[in-house]
Order: sequence, then structure tokens, then C-alpha cells
Amino acid sequence: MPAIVLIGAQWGDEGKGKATDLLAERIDYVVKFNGGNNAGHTVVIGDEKYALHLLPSGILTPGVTPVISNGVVIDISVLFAELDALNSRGIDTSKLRVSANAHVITDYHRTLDKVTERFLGKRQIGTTGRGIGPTYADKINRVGIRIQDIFDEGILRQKVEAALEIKNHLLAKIYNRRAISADAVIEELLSYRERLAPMVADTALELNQALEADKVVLFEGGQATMLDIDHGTYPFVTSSNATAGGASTGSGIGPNKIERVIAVIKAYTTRVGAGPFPTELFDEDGEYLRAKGFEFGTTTGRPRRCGWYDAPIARYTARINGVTDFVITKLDVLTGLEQIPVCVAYDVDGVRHDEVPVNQSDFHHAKPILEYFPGWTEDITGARTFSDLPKNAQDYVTALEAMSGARFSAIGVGPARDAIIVQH
Ligand code: 2SA
Ligand code: GDP
Ligand code: MG
Repeated sequence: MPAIVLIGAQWGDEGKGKATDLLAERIDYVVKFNGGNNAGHTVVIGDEKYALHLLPSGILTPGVTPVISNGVVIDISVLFAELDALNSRGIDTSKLRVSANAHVITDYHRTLDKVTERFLGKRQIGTTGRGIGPTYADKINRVGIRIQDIFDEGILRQKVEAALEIKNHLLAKIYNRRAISADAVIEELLSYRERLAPMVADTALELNQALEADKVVLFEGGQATMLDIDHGTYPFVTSSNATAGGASTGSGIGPNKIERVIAVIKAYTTRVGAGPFPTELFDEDGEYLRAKGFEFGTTTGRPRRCGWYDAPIARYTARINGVTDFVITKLDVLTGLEQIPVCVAYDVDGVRHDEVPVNQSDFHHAKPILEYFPGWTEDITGARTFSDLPKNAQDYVTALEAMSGARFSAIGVGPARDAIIVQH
């Protein structure tokens, strides 16, 4: 089987880390193709819990070659710290490949991320503060620093000085901040050379060769469809393409190599940061989902906003990504609710919309039109086949599948590695 893409269907934290880990036994390469250390993927293996940010989750499976491809933005000190943390727990990371074309997050990107958010005040995005947006902005503005630049001191100096010229002006005149020293940035980046050098590769070439040799390559998306820079709830989005197309541009493999697109979707919805969220709950049901689902940011610890399942979003995701399969997660979190509301369409200023409206103002005004499903009380965390689920849980999943635009191939019933029902 050639390339498989796995992405988030909603606003992130659907359980992509666990889904990747589940597939990793059958794959040869796992590729992170977008975002950076804003991501937070939790994988639970036995009594051990791993939180991955910059490294793909598949790195936990022995034998898999992990790749950070060109679409990623890399904070090198975070990369080294994450490798050290995994190595100290006995995980072999020696096969890691890092694209020479990936962009580098520097101190000035982190600073700009934080001051911009502060400057935006009430209109802030609620970023993770990791420098993601400013690093992608430099990439698009053609003043970014790439991994390969670190190995040519002359070029690195030219690029850092050029990148800092406007920024220091901005920082001093608008944000009232001290100028950032090019020398300090350059010195820091040069200090990473020795450790970084053996990992750096032409990852596009290596991945294409792997696909030619019939290896299985899994592309693991960070964040999610509704946070995608083009297709998400702009401007309340991240700065990369988190949708399936990003796997192609973000790694240098042709779209025709992609055979399956798996979208991970929660049995309800969460969001961190600002922006529209039609099914958001502000009552005790929201608190219930947050507490029971442990909905707190893996990277920042921020409480996640919680709401009901949104079928128009599932259909939107199925369309935008060409989803072949959904993995639905966290069904167990709904256990104990008397009835479970599901959003089937929106009411936008008195007009029914069956699909996600293209106009953002409409989406901001969208009120969910809910359908109610009877709940169940039985513990489902031990279910391993569909027929192990109580009838009401089966009916809930079947109804969601019919509304969501692609088959449900697996159902998550708990955080543990094996707490999953694989259907197809
Ligand atoms: P950024 O930092 O520029 O990417 O922030 C822009 C928006 O993207 C959202 N975003 C995320 N949403 C959910 N999960 C993410 N990863 C972490 C996690 C987040 C955390 O797994 O829990 O720990 O807080 C993630 N990364 C970015 C962000 O909230 C902004 O809305
Ligand atoms: P990701 O960013 O999509 O990889 O997701 P996160 O790791 O940020 O958040 C998902 C959380 O849900 C993690 O704490 C997982 O351990 C947990 N999780 C994944 N699948 C399930 C499931 O089926 N049931 C429950 N209860 N937890 C799950
Ligand atoms: Mg996450």
C-alpha cells in the first residue's frame, strides 16, 4: 500500500496520536508534514504516557523511520529536548530524518508571536505562543531561515540580518521592545550544527524512493481541518495546511500517491483558542465533557472549549480532504448522558444551512439545529467489537456515520492503545 494520510477532522485533539500509533505497526515511514511544536499528541502505552509535539507519533513504534518534512517549522532546541526525553525512556530515535528545506523557528519568531497576540487584545487568536505564525509568515515573505542555511555561515548571516531588519524596526517603533541581536540568533543556530547534521536529508527524495520500493508511508497531520489556513475558520486558524493536500506540498510527494485519507473525529467537539464554534456548551454539559474527556491542551494545558458533535463539519471535512475513512474517538466519554444532542444543520439568522457556510460572518452566527439520541450507562471501555456496544451506543455511531460523508472504520472507547473497535 502506498501513502496514507491521517488528519484531524474538527479543531484538533481528536486523538490523532493514538490513531497513528495504532497504524504504526503496519507502516515503514511516518511523516510530520505541517505545523511545529504547537501540536500535542498523547499516546498511552500500558502505564506509560507520551506527549509528542514536534516528532511524529509513529516514532514510538520500533522499526519505523520518522520524518520531519519540508512543510514543518522547527524549533531546534525543542526538537533536541524531545529526542532526549524519548531516549531517556528507551525509545530509539536514531532513524529520524529532517528536511533540509524545513523552516526554523527562532527566538524572534517566538517573541513576535507573543507580542502580536498581546497587541491584538480582544481580537487575539489564542495561539500556542510557539512562534508558528511568524515563522510561516517569513516563509511566505521569502525571508525565512531553512535548516540547510545553518550549514553555511555566510548565507545564514545574510538571511538572519535581512529577516531582522524590518522586525527590529517594528519591535522598537510599534511594540516598544528591545532590538533582537542578529549575532545572538546566529550563534545559537550554529551551535546546533553538529547534532543536527546527521539527521538532515532530502526527505522528498527519500520518501519518493520509499514509495517506489512499495514501503508504507503514513502522513500525520498536525492540528486539523477547521484550523487549516485556507479551509479553516480564518483568521482563527493555524498558519499551515493541516488538510490532506498539505501532505503533498508539505513533503514533496505527488497527490496521486495517496491511497487513503483517514480523518480522526471525536464523538463530540472541542476547540482551543478563539473563533466560532456553533455547538459550544457553556453549561454543566460542557463541564462534564471537559472533566470526563480530560479536555486540556497537551502543549499549553489550556482548558478546551467543548460542544456536541457537528455533522456539517464532518461532511465538510469529508469533502475538503477526500476522506476515505473516519476514526471516531472518545465514544466512552459520552457514557452516562441521558440523551446526546447532535448538530444536523445550522440556523443562520432564521435561514437553515445544511452545510458549513462559506461566509465567516454566517458561521459566527450559526446556531445548531439539534437532533437528540438516547444515551447509555454501561461501561464501554472494554468493547472490542461493534456488537459489544450497548444498542443505544450502536445507534448513535450508526446515525453519525450516515450523516458524516464517509465510513467509520474504527471507534475509540478509551485512551489505552488497545481501547478501540476496528470495523473494516
Ligand atoms: P498557533 O500556535 O499559531 O498554531 O495557534 C493558532 C490556532 O491554532 C490552534 N492550535 C491548536 N488547537 C488544538 N490543539 C493544538 N495543539 C495542542 C494540543 C494545543 C495546546 O494538542 O492540545 O496544548 O494548547 C493546537 N495547536 C494550535 C490554537 O489554539 C489557535 O487557535
Ligand atoms: P491529537 O492532538 O489529535 O493527537 O490529540 P491529543 O493527544 O491532543 O488529545 C486526545 C486525547 O484523547 C489524548 O489524551 C488521548 O490519550 C485521548 N484519547 C484518544 N482516544 C481516546 C478514546 O477513544 N477515549 C478516551 N477516553 N480518550 C482518548
Ligand atoms: Mg493535540
